[in-house]
Amino acid sequence: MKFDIVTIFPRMIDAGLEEGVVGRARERGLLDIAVHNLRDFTTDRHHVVDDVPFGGGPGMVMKPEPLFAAMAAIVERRGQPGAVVLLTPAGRPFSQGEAKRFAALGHVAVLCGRYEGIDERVRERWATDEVSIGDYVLSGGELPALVVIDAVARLVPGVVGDDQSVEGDSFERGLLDFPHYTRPADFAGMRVPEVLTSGHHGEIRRWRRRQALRRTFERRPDLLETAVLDDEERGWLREWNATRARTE
Ligand code: 4HQ
Repeated sequence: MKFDIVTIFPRMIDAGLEEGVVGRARERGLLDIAVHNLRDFTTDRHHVVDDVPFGGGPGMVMKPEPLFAAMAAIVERRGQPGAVVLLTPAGRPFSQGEAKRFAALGHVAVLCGRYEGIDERVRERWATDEVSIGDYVLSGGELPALVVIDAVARLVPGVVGDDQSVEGDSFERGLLDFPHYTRPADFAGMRVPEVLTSGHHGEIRRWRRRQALRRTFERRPDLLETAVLDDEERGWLREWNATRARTE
């Protein structure tokens, strides 16, 4: 999987991609990630990447020329990406589904804006996707870019050691995760649920499904609209809804 990131803060991107499973996958050659410093694509003495907005108003706008030059260089040196992603609060909400779609493309470029945003003509010419990581305002697209790259990278076969771990991930199942415990079984009187130390693997699986469903029911009922449930799970939901109805 190939990624190209365009930013005025390359060290911020480097730092976020050196550690953990993504860092190791790069070393192993599973991920080819190139970080491009936008200032390298300026032609003026002071490497200026921003300018005042036409029409007036506060803040600065990212100039189109360096971004056009950076994208042309990426296509030339690295090939045409399957998607050019622009990070913006005005984008489609990022999701596990979007991450899967990008992973399937094999080559994704990501443009990180700063200031008030980037010149609209960059979006028109280059962006294939506009993505938001949530309804809050950040000071730049670098952190969202790291979020998107991390979520996509861990879907690349081999990046996460155990495929089972990816398949078991919260949003892969459409439900929140179940609670996790490790040793000691008794920590200052806080005991691990007995079923987990019982060795009854069928009962453990059942307990975890029930816990995952319970948490989703309580914290993210919106996810239940699309979650795939078996008969037993639908039964539990019916009980919990009935209890709620009786106590309201
Ligand atoms: N940005 N999800 C970049 C965001 C954002 C978000 C604010 C993007 C500033 C220049 N991006 N501009 N939320 O807050 O993707």
